[in-house]
Amino acid sequence: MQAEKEDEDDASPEECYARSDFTGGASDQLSFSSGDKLLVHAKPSTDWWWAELRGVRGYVPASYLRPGAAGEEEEEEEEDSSLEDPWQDEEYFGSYGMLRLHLEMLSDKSRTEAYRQVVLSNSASLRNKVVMDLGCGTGIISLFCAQLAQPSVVYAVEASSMVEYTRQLVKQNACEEVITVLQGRAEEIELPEQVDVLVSEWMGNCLLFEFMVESVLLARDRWLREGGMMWPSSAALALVPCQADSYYAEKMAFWERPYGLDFTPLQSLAQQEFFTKPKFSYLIEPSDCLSPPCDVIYLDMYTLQVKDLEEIQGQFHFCVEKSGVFHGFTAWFTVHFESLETGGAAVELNTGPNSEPTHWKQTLFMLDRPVSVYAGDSISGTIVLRRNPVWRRHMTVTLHWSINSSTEETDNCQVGTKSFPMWR
Ligand code: GJV
Repeated sequence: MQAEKEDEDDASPEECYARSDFTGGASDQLSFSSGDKLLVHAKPSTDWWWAELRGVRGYVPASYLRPGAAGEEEEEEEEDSSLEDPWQDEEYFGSYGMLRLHLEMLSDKSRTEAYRQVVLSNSASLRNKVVMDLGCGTGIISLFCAQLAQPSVVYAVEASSMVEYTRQLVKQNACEEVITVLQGRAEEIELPEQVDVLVSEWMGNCLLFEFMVESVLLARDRWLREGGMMWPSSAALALVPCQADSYYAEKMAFWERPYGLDFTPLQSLAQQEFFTKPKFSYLIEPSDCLSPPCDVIYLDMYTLQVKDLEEIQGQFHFCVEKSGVFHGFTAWFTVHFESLETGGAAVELNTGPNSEPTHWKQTLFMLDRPVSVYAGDSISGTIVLRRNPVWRRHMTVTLHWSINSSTEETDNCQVGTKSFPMWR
């Protein structure tokens, strides 16, 4: 590998310490524990460095390391991290100050209609209620509340500059008597009263990416009255082992014989470039699922705590239903909105392959090597969502699996582990 060659001449590798545990996934990634001393030989990209631990070399995620010997450069470290906001709010709220993302979200019929349906089916119970719409964007959910129900007030909270337009939209639609638009981060705004309902559309890719959910939990603890309603009330992350033939062909098999030439030496590079991070915006065909999906993580929006977000674990056990090639796992989420009426029907927003595609689509995690599996085999293991210790909107998803074969002649057990940074 190129980086390995380069570092042979590298006289003074940089000493770094691990801020946190990391489980390397791909064969060329290192695993380490918090406090481990690593030698960084090369920085081929801003996110992934080539480093050494106890004589073994491999790629490590740069954000997991801090420079210098333990304790030695604490002060410099503090200065360093104060330069860059771990929440990247300028960039984050900057992008929500433009229309592109709002257009994407509003054009997503399943998403927007689900929230509309929640308001509609609870319209009687929403009468005279106090509602908070956290991260209201253009104000669509608040407008649904004001037009389809009679809440006493809706506090529409938005931190991006879109809020100026939200105010205009509220006026234009004659809802200013009911909707109070508040500009600022939900963590910092003050309300004159507690709320009966806290509604938000906070879900990101693979459910948690962006970690807007933290803002929702903090607002819940501060502003939701005892016994108040959370919308969504719960969320689940679903996973399925899958085939991804065309994606594999496009990114990996391509190098086997393009134009009659052998380009296979590029395959390890292709693996690093295309399969290290998950593929967002992937739409899986239901027929590519090798088994029925399984809910691996369940979040109760009433009891979930901010500290729980640091590491969330789940387990899976899949029974392969049809023989095929196991290329990876696909994940998506479902959220539920409880009814305000006892016994009332819940509303569900499902972003999986058997529902209408949403703007979230699904997230594909490719294995390094495809594995043939047969009907009757089982695939079991664990998933861990580990929040990035520095970049608070990012996380690493670690999958650990074992395939148990049912047939006599292939009666073996194959295991694998792979960590996927999303994104840092
Ligand atoms: N306070 C106020 N507005 C926020 C906050 C916050 N803490 N976090 C996000 N927003 N489902 N992943 C706003 C953001 O500016 C945008 O308009 C909207 O909430 C995001 C909603 C969709 N993102 C998501």
